[in-house]
Amino acid sequence: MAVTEAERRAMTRALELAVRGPRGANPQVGAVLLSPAGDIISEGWHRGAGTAHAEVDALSHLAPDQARGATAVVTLEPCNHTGRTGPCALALIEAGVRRVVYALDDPGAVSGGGAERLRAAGIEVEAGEQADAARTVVADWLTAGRLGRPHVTVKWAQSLDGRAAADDGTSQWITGPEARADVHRRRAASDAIVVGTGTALADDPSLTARDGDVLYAHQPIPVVIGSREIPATAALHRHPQGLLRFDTHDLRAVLSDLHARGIQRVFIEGGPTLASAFLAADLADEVLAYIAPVLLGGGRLALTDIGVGSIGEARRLRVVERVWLGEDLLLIAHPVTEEGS
Ligand code: AOF
Ligand code: ZN
Repeated sequence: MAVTEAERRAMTRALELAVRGPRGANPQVGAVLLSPAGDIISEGWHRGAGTAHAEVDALSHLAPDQARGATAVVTLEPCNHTGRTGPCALALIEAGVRRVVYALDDPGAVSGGGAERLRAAGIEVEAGEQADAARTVVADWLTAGRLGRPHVTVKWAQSLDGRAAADDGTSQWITGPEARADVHRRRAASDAIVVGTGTALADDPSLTARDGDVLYAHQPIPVVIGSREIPATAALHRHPQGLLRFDTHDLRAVLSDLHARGIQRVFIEGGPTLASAFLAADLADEVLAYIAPVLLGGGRLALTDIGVGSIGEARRLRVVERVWLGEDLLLIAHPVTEEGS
C-alpha cells in the first residue's frame, strides 16, 4: 500500500524530532506512532549512544497493548541487532505494530536488515519515504561511518606568497575580519578543532567559536596533538569543552579515538607542521586556504614537507568553491581521487 498523507506528515514530524537528539556516535533518529485512523498516539527520538532508540522511546509512552495495529513512522530503518540496546525490529513486532514506514536504510552490516525481519513477521514495510531529507540529517554520521574516521578539514591562512607568518613568527591578522568570521562559523559547524602544541604555545588560542564576542551555541571540542606541556594559564583551559590531549604522531589513531567519541567532523587549524602531517598522511578530505593580499617573504611557509619530492608527486586538488571575504579569497578544494572526483 502506498504511503498515506498522514504517514507523510508523520515523517516530516519524525525528522523534526530526530534533530532534538545529539550529534554523536549514534545517528539522530525520530519516530512517530500512528493509530489505525492515522492519528499520532506517540512520539520518540534517540538521545545518544547507550539510551533507548527512537522506536523504543515512542513505545515507552504507551500502555502494553496500545500500539497493537499501529503504524510506526521512523527516519531510519529499525535496527536488527543487540548493541547497547535491543533490536527495534523485535520491539515493534512484539508491540503488535501492523505497518512500518521508514526513510533511510541502516547501512550497518550488523544493525541493518531490520526491514526483512519485520516483513518476515508479516508486517507491511514501506522504505524510502523522504529519504533525501533523512540522509541530510545524518549526512556526517554516514560519512564518518564510510570513512571509519571523522571527516577532516585542513585550514590555513596565508599571504599571497604562501607564508603563514612573518620571519619573527608573528602571524596575527594576516586575513581580515570577514575571513575570521567565516572561520568561526566553520568552527561552530565542526565537532572538534585540532592544533599542534607549537600553535597552542605560540598563539595561546582559545579555540572557541564566536560570533563577534558571543559564543556560538555549539562549541567544538578543543584537541591538542604533541608532547610539549600546555601551561595551566593557557586560554585553552578556559574552553567550555574539556581539552583533549594526544601525545603521538599517529594521526590515524587520533582520528579513530575521536570517531569512537562520536566526533564526525574535525577542523585542523594548524600550525604548518600539523597541517602538513595530515596532508602527508592523505588524511585531508577538504582544504580551506584563506589567501590575503599581503606579502611576507621569508621562510615561514603555510605548509612544510608533505612528502612531495618531485613535480610528478604533486598533490592535485579540485577547487569546489571560491568565496571573496572582503579583500581575502577563500579557496575550498578537495583532493583528486582515483575515481576522478
Ligand atoms: C534504530 N533506532 O533510534 C537508532 C538506531 O549501540 P546501539 O544499540 O545504540 O545501536 C547503535 C546503532 O543502531 C547505530 O549505529 C545505528 O546503526 C542504529 N541506530 N537504530 O533502530 C534509533 N539510533
Ligand atoms: Zn534500534
